[in-house]
Amino acid sequence: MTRKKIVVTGGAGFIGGNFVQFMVEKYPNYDIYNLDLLTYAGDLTKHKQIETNENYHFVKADIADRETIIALFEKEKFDCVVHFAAESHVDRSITDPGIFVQTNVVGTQVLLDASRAVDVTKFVHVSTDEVYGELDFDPTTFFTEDTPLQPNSPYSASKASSDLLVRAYHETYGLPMNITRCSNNYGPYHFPEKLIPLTISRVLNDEKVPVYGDGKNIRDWLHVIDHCAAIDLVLHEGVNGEVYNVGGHNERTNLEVVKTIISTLGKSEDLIEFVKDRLGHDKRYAIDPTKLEKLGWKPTYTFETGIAQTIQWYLDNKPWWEQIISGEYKNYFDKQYTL
Ligand code: NAD
Ligand code: TDX
Repeated sequence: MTRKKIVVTGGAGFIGGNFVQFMVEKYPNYDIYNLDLLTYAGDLTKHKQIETNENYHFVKADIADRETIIALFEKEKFDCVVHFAAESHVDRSITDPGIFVQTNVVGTQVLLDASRAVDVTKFVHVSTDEVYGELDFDPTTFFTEDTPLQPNSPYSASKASSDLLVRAYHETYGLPMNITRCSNNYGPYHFPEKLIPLTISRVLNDEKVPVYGDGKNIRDWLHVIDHCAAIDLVLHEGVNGEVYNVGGHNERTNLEVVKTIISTLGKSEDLIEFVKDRLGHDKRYAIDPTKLEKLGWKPTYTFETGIAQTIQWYLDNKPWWEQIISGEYKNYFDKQYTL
């Protein structure tokens, strides 16, 4: 396989971090550049295993810092971009939308200009099923790549805006690109503000778990390693200009997810506390992944095997999440929840 320079934005975060490790190990002859600002959601301790690998490189920079990003691309002449860097938490977008526009929209536009300047051969934009809005509870309906974009939260509106810019740079300037839209990820290194790691960490500490509304909202869960394999496939085989949905048919209500974790850890359901609903809370997400399956992708985890592996990982890696929940995160949590 020919040597390639691939820049992965957001490679210190949850999915980008898993993807960087996956690529560094799978492709010793690719140079993988992790470009990350190290916001509250980014940390490099997760990369101890690979940080001395010759094909791993780290650059600290803000994707919205035009001068720095253009200069970096002109110096390194990257072949491909896999773009994960974003503000990613819906609740934070409800209290502070501005940074979501700055990072997710302006940051993406800067990366697109930098990519054009060096003629990258592929720009993979990692988006989300949330850009399609919400589904009702009819289990026969799914998001396809043709579902209209109807984002409901400031987060999903900023992601949809970035998707449209990527599309426009393809149509206008011929930038080679793919957009992927995946369902809710879970797995190792998931930041504890999100439902699954929040529940695992709080249940392990015998603390109350906040469930929004009646807990009946549905998410379609995808193990992060299956997502990494999907992006690898799209990067190498994706048809230029196409959008691919990524999901493994693992719909669960939030209450089912929380109860599964509680019972696996042998704790009491008394830990569940129903709290005020999220504003504009999308009812249901569910992905039809047929197009990606036709390209050759198949998930390896069911929700049962994936959640068991994930719970075990949190048991085995307490120092990683304990260091997060005892820091600045505490202030966020106390403002967000009154438990
Ligand atoms: P995350 O919040 O865990 O990580 C985001 C990373 O981006 C962090 O390392 C952070 O430091 C970095 N970052 C933030 N602002 C930056 C900036 N201005 N410049 C450079 N780096 C910056 O996010 P995640 O959950 O890993 O999500 C990754 C991507 O996947 C996002 O684009 C998100 O929209 C998308 N996505 C996530 C999910 C999910 O379930 N987590 C599902 C669908 C799509
Ligand atoms: O404390 C909580 N209690 C609760 O009931 C939290 C944090 C969440 N929830 C509910 C809200 C959602 O219905 O659980 C569900 C999952 O919530 P999150 O983990 O915040 O994920 P979600 O809002 O679905 O968005 C995630 O998937 C799509 C990612 O954070 C996004 O980045 C991705 O695009």
